[in-house]
Amino acid sequence: MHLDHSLPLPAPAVGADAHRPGGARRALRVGLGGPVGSGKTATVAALCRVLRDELSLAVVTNDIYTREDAEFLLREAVLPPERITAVETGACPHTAIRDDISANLEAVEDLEDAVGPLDLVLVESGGDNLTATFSRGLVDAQIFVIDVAGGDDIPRKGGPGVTTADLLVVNKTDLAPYVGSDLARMAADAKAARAELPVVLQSLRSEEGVRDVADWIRARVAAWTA
Ligand SMILES: Nc1nc2c(ncn2[C@@H]2O[C@H](COP(=O)(O)OP(=O)(O)OP(=O)(O)O)[C@@H](O)[C@H]2O)c(=O)[nH]1
Ligand SMILES: [Mg+2]
Repeated sequence: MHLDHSLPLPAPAVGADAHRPGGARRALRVGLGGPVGSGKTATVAALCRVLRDELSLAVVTNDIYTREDAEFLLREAVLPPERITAVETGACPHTAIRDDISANLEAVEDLEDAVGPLDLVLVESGGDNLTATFSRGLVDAQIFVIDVAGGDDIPRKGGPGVTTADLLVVNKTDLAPYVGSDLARMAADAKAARAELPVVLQSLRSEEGVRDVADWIRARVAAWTA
């Protein structure tokens, strides 16, 4: 809805680990982070439905004590079960995506071994606070998902997720009238906090759904595989 497609995409970070042992290119890894309940799993599910026929993809979910999010994706059958893996973080979710990324890296690599070659792996963080970001050693790009029900001052409050994520998603725009959130203000504050970086406002209850985020992912995958 509010994605400016004319923005140049930042060059993907093709590091020394961009290839798998044996020389094949590994999948583009995209992390989804953001506060509890903002719509990360719902966005992952919608992306899988839209992209699964055109890309080879897999998902890693992170929960603190359960496999709840992976079980939701399995129940919804958004991908074949062998393409969905759960990591139980057992501590603050940000630790597993930023400080000790070994369990997540192993999960991604196991998926590439089992069902690869893959074009794309989505890594969903456990719900956390506004400071949570992914290590660049784990993902090549990150999406930060907030929602309008969390308060329309969140974009203004900033934090590294809001200000530095490669894509900021303001989800649940359908709820704005009910919670008194000012969407125009959220969009303006987000733009001010992020300079050139893109922002999408979406409702997964609308017909457009996850369309803009899917377009952004397609462009990233195209740049990665070019
Ligand atoms: N109205 C509305 N509800 C939504 C939207 N997106 C997600 N939800 C609902 O919001 C609730 C939380 O969504 P999840 O996708 O589980 O959120 P999450 O960020 O993965 O949550 P955690 O993993 O627990 O941090 C669910 O009941 C979703 O159905 C939306 O665009 N509009
Ligand atoms: Mg979730």
